[in-house]
Amino acid sequence: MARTTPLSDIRNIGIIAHVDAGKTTTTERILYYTGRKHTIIDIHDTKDLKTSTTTDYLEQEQKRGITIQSAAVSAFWRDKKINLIDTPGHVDFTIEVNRSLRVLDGAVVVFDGVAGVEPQSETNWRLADNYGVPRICYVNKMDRSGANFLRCVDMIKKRLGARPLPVQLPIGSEENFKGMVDLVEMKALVWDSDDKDAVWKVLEVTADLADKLHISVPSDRKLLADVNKFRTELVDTCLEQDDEAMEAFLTHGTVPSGDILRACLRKGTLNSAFTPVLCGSSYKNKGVQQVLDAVVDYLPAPTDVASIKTVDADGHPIGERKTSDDEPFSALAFKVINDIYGALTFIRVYSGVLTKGASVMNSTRGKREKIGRMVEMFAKEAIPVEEARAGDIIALVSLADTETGDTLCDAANEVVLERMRFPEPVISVSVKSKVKAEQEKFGTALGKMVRADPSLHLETDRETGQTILRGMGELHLEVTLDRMRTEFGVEGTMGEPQVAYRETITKKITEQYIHKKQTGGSGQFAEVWIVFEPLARSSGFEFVDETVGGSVPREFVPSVEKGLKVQKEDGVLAHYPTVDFKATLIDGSFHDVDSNAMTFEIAAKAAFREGIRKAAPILLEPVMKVETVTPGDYLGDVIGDINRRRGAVQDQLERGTNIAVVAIVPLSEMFGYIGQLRGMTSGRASYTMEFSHYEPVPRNVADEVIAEVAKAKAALTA
Ligand SMILES: Nc1nc2c(ncn2[C@@H]2O[C@H](COP(=O)(O)OP(=O)(O)OP(=O)(O)O)[C@@H](O)[C@H]2O)c(=O)[nH]1
Ligand SMILES: [Mg+2]
Repeated sequence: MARTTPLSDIRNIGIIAHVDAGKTTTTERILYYTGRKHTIIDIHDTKDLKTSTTTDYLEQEQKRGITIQSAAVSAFWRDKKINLIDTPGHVDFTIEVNRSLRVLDGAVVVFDGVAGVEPQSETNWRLADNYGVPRICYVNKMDRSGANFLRCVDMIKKRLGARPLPVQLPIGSEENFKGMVDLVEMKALVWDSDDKDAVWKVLEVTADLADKLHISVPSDRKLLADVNKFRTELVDTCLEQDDEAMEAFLTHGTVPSGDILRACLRKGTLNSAFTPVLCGSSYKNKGVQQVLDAVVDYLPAPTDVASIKTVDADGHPIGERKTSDDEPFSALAFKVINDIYGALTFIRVYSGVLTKGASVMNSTRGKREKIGRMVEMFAKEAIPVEEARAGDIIALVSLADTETGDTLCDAANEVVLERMRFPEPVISVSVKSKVKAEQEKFGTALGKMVRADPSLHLETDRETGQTILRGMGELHLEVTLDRMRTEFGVEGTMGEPQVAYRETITKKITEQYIHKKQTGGSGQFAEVWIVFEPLARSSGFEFVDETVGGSVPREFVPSVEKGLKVQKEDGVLAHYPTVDFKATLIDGSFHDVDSNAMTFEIAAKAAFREGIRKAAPILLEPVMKVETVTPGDYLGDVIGDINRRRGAVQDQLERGTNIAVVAIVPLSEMFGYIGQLRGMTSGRASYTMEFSHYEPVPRNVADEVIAEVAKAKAALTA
């Protein structure tokens, strides 16, 4: 089968933003204007579960009016195929943005025209920077009271450190938002109504435009009066991308055509010289088609992204794979979901062609996978396909061993593609089945949820036997349990959310341990000498074998490592996992008959327990970056409260008429914050938080935590 859409006519893009900026609303319009659906559903109409938008189809999404998982749809615009992923903005579901950006070629970053750059706009922007994803900005909600285009552009510059380049200027704002000036064509696009089928009029940009359109607010008039200044900025910036056009302009005064400007805008966007900024109101159906034009004109096709990096076993780059059908097959699995169709594994094909029935290699795990059914997903609908080619995003049904982040490739040409980075889950709860008899079914469902979401972790408390689920935040954990009810028919209960503390050491020590036992005939023997030393924050655990002359027989070294790995999960202070340390096996001894894998594992475990205690262990706690947005009147109270929570205020930023207080606060002090904040500010302040880093817990607080854990364990095991 030949390729139906040339690679250069594909746009794989994501829509990313802070929560509520209007991503899903924009996606609905895109599907409507491209003819993929005939009605538009609004977010606030889905709460009764009778309807849903195309991409927010989960019950949890409908009820809460927020996006929880990213959903892919596709549409055609000007003969280009746009594969689009609508992502969530809530910080608890960052993993969804993370994995989408990993496989997308470009992104539309949506901003709320009133709030401008918000915490998740910033986090998602940085993620896009990390993955090198070119983007365009869309200042939405220009119809809202307080909307201000230039303020938003300024925030993009200052807070994101970007170089925003307006390619449009809004005409009017708030209830008098009428459309925009297209600075490339120098035409005014004006809508007479909010109706979804209203067509814009194209007017000349004349000096009396503001009068003609009854624009009366001074700042809106000023923007139109400055239109030539913005046009000059656009032309000058564009010409930096095209020497020939620059020359013609400087020597002959030739003003570049619209086509030349668009080519320059495309080039500059792709090499991240600047980011084009558009404006509109998706809800009032103004500016969405122009966003689609910009996606086609400025965002990359798979062919613009020349190649994908390949890595060695340690994740270091070693080569690249060209984006082409003619290269050997390679793809990255970026998402696994459990669906009525079974387990669906989403892949992005980077090179080559994959056909139904093929046998490929999962090079991350060294296992073969047989390709059965292949589907193209349109939100929750699956459309069967026979093959997938470089640049395509499709889903594979019922793979055996492939997990998020794995590479699938041609078995004769093995490569491993650059992996994804996952966020740190810092809140934990104990979970159990509501109905005792369903414990096993519950456990299976939980396993499936965790497999689908790398920002969830499952642990078993070794002393109490409790199942501990770790996640990004309270909402994340609640939604997970609720989805188990709707998707697997099992109900669970969860305990109070807890902070996921960690333990580490601060001193280097050497520990000798001899495990010796004589029971009846056969005995047990193993001796290990292990050096324990601290590593930098976020290094995890490292094991090195430096024994010489077979003092510890080679076949038992893995048992030593295993013993340490198991034991480090149960820290010596308060049973939290021990992190950021290195263990070096330097010496040991064995007995011909009495030594075996088990005795060395036991010795390693004991060496850990005894050694770590001498290595000045400390407790680490997750610290959050908190942003509280409050009216100025309550600023003093908000800051005072943050200080009482062991927080440190780092910055105060203007946010429209409000002030955003940026602070670093330990997670343990943030429980119940929303209630107190609302009380303190008569419900007028709001906040968001995300994980920042782990930090040592102050001594007095640590003592309390350790005592509490001991008490809780005693109660549970009594
Ligand atoms: N006034 C106005 N409201 C809008 C506009 N676009 C979206 N909204 C409203 O903003 C709210 C959030 O819109 P969504 O589309 O769900 O936002 P989102 O970015 O998808 O949110 P998450 O997926 O939860 O991060 C809804 O109530 C929308 O009706 C707009 O252009 N103007
Ligand atoms: Mg959404």
